[in-house]
Amino acid sequence: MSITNNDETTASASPTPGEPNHLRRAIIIWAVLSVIGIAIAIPLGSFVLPAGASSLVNSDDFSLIMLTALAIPVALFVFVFLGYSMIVFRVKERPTEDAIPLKPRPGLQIGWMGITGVLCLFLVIYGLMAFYQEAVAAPASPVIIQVTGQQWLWTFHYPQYNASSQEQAIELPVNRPVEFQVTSKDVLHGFAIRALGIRVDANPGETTTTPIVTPNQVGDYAVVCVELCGLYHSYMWSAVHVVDESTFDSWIVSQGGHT
Ligand SMILES: [Cu+2]
Repeated sequence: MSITNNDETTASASPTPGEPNHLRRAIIIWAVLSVIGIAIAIPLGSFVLPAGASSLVNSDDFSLIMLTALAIPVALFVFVFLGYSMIVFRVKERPTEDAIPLKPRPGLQIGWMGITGVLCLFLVIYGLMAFYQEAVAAPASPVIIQVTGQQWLWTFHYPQYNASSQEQAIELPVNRPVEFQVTSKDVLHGFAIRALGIRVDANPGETTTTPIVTPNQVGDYAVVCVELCGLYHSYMWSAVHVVDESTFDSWIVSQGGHT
């Protein structure tokens, strides 16, 4: 590769007449696909997500759908430019020349860092606001449930009633606030009740408290472990029954507790 050759390539970097404006084309494709993607993701998200049953789960679902909608243009930006370059600037034979050398473009770099910076800042503020709202709206005197994860099951203790669940299931009174205090006996587990919008790490030697949540629909739900914790991780599943007050009271008594 001679120097002259390189110089020629550099000279041809400025757009030649008749050459389509590739940047504008790629941006149009990206914008159109982004709009289509977001238009599909929003209704699909609310259709796919299972029905929730608590005061927290709606804001959870909203965050999930919003973050998906935000991620679509970001991901498409990468894929569209990659795909466009691979198709339009394809060289069939083995290239005999170097590509056009990249020149620093401060405007592009500052713009890119600015946009991603603003996106990250937005996510931080959004998350903090959600935390704040949960903390402010938290009702007083919840039912406390001490949750212990171990390989590979969950156990549940109700200290206010002096009862421990004998069947490794959680019974919850409907429309009463509840707080989970979660720990682990061995390795990291993840305590999650999707229907209630609850998800927290179960750390060995440490107790983590979930936000106070109020189940608002009688029904059967599930606790799953959401942290890969060993061979039988996927069997680490327990039932959650949201029941009316009197059923809850008699269940507590049947588990050796007092109301
Ligand atoms: Cu686990």
